[in-house]
Amino acid sequence: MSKIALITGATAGIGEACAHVFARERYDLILTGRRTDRLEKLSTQLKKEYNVDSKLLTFDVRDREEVISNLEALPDEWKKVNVLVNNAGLSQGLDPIQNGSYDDWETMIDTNVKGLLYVTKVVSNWMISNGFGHIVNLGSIAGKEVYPNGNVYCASKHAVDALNKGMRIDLLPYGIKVTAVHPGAVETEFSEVRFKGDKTRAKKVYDGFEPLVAKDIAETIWFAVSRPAHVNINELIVMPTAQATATNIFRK
Ligand code: NDP
Ligand code: 8X3
Repeated sequence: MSKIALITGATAGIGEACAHVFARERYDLILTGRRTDRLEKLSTQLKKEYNVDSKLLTFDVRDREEVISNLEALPDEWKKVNVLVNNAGLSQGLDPIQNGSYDDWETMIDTNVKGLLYVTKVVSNWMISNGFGHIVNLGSIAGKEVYPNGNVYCASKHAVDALNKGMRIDLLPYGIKVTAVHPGAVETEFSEVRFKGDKTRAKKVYDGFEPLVAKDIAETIWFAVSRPAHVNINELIVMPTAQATATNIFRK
């Protein structure tokens, strides 16, 4: 069997781009997300283009029981996961703390922090049994800096940064690699999700400069994963050339 990559949030953006890059590199794929129709379309496309096999798992990463039961139901040969890309995540709203929505806060913390933990616990145990594995966590510049109104999203990504460092230490004795990739602005569905379908507001985020595209981050992840066995990239911050920090963007 080929090597296997498990990518969470493969229905859009960075996760979908990772699926293409890993398929190109002849990995079989476990693709997850909530939108089954998109997973099915992607799997058909990847089979046609690269002749790779995919297992599709539809679950909400916030639902602990769903995460565990879907992952554990995989056939044993699909549990030989070489690479886990913990990518599923989102932002909801952009409000000062005093006006924040409880629901938005819970959605971000449950998805970005708890969802990532649920998937990691199951898959890291497989990796320990298998004696190999590499976990790649999608952090953010929001996990390195805090910007106005970013409060809870930034907190959730700071948590990912801490978890990445913690995993690296805890999984060290097992030879499992752990990497965080922290992107700046990437034009995906991210801003549309943050602004709850307001496409005009979402578009404005990327006005006047060239943001990253999902493939830029997928290729960075592939770079980290394809290093020699004795090399671990602990973390990488990847920004558009026109963006120096979370808030310093040079717009024309
Ligand atoms: P997209 O909105 O394009 O994709 C997000 C993916 O996450 C989708 O596949 C979505 O699948 C999945 N997802 C979201 N919530 C859940 C859930 N509850 N259960 C399962 N899957 C879920 O965004 P990006 O590709 O940009 O984001 C990917 C990651 O990169 C996120 O962690 C984000 O925080 C991070 N990031 C993004 C940046 C950007 O500027 N775009 C910059 C820095 C980091 P579905 O809706 O089908 O469930
Ligand atoms: C996404 C990038 O700057 O909106 O993590 O936080 S930002």
